[in-house]
Amino acid sequence: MSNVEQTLSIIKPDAVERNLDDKIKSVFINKGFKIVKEKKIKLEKEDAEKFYKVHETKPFYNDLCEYLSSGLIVAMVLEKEDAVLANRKLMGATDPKKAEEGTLRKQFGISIDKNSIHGSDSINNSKIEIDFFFKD
Ligand code: IDP
Ligand code: MG
Repeated sequence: MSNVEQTLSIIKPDAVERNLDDKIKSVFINKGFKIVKEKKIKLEKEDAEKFYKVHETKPFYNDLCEYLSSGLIVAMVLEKEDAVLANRKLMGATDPKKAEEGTLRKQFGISIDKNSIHGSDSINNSKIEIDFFFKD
């Protein structure tokens, strides 16, 4: 049975700064994702804090929110069969040093904090995260 899903992807400031957004978008398209919605925006720190609220007790939370709101990002809704898992696989491990060959983070990530890309980790969170950027 088919299981077409939508997931949220964010091209993070380190990648937008290096003009990698078109290159990353073409990777998604070549892997069979449809970019259903997209916008290039800069978040306020308060927005980043809301987006990453699940991490608020982590020692890296403040830096993470500073970072996500430090420059332009591209938020996208990606659609594909089993999109959530397919996107997580294409992104690779959180730490680019540990990411497998052929993954986006291996290819473009600089460090664990500047890892170029975000992707929803579950179908439930994908809905929450898509609403965060695209509700209305
Ligand atoms: P994910 O992005 O692979 O889902 P999460 O654990 O949800 O990873 O963490 C969110 C983001 O927080 C990561 O993408 C990364 O940029 C940052 N992060 C995660 N763990 C660390 C850490 O140990 N030090 C610094 N930043 C971290
Ligand atoms: Mg996560």
